[in-house]
Amino acid sequence: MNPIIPIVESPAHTPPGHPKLRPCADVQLFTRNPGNPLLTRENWPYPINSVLNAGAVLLADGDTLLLCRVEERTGLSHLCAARSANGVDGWRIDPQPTLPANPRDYPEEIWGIEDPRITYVPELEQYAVAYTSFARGGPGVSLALTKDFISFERLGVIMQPEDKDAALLPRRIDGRWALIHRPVTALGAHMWISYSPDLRHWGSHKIILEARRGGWWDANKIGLCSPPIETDKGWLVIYHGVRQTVSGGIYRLGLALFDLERPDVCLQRGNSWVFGPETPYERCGDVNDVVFPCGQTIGADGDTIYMYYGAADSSIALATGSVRAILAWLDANHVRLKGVHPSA
Ligand code: BMA
Repeated sequence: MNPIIPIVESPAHTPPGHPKLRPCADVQLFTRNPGNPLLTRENWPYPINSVLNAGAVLLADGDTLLLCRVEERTGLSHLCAARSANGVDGWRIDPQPTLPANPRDYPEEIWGIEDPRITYVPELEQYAVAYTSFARGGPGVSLALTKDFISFERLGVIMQPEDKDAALLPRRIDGRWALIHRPVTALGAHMWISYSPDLRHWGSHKIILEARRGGWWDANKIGLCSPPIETDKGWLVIYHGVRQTVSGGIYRLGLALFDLERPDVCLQRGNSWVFGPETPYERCGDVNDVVFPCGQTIGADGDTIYMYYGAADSSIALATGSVRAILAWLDANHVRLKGVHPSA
C-alpha cells in the first residue's frame, strides 16, 4: 500500500535524539541490515548469474514481496518474485521466472527486462510495475498491471528509448496519471514527469530534477530509485547520482522533495549524498561501487523505511531508516532550485 505518512513536527523539524544539523552534515540516515546481502545467486532455485535491483511492496497478507531483477547466464534479465513474512529472511522464491521477457509478442524485450518499480494503485486495485525493456533501440520503459504477481497484463512500451528509472504515482494528479522517468536527450540524463489519461498515452512532459554538472556527486546522470513516498510534506524521492571516475561510475543516493499536488515542483533537494557504496558487497561485484534501490516498504509504525537495493549489480541488500529523520535532514540541508521551482 502507499500510506500517507503523517509527520510530527518538533520545533526545529528535528526528531528526538537527532541534533540540529549544519548544512551538508555527514549523518547516517540509513542502517544496513546485519544479514546483508539478503539475497544472492546462491539462494536461487535455478542457475543464474546474479540477482539485483528489486521492486518491493507489502502485500495484503503482510508479506514483503520483492520483484527481483535476475540476470541469467546469458546476460539477459527477467523478473522473479521472492516473498518473506518479515522482509528480512525466510525468503520463498518462485521456482521459475515470474515475469520472463516475451520478445515474440513484445519485441522491445528482446534483450530482457530489468529494474522494476512497483506502485499499488488503489483506484485500479492493482499493482503497476514499471520496468526497463531492453532491445536494439536501447532501454525503454514498459508498464504491466497485476493483482497477484502471478498473472500480468502488459501495456507495452510507454516511454520509447532511451528511457528508464520510471515509477507511476499511486493516484491521479488533477485527473491524470503521472509517471516519473529518466530519458536521455540532447539536454542530458535528467528526471522528467509525464501525464496520461489512460496509462497508455503520455504527454505534458517536463523536467523535474536536473543532473548537476562539474564535480558534483550527481553530475551528468541521475535517476529515480524507488517510487516516491507520499508524506504530508510532499513526495519524498530517493534518487541515484552517478559520479564518473577513471575507474568507472560510483552510484550514490540523494534526496529531494516534491509538491504533493504539483509533483513537477521540487521543493527541496539535498546537496550531499546520503548513502553510497562502502561495504565489500557494495564495492565489489559484477559492477563495482553500486547501490541501486528500486523499492521500499514502510513499517507498521508509518515511519520506518525498508530500502531494498541492488549491491554491485550482484546481490540484494537492505538498509532501514526513519522517514521523519530523512525529512528533517532534508529540511536542514536543502537547496532551492532556480529554474525548476517556479517560485525560486
Ligand atoms: C544502470 C542500470 C542498473 C544498474 C546500474 C549499474 O544504468 O542499468 O540496472 O544497476 O546501471 O550498473
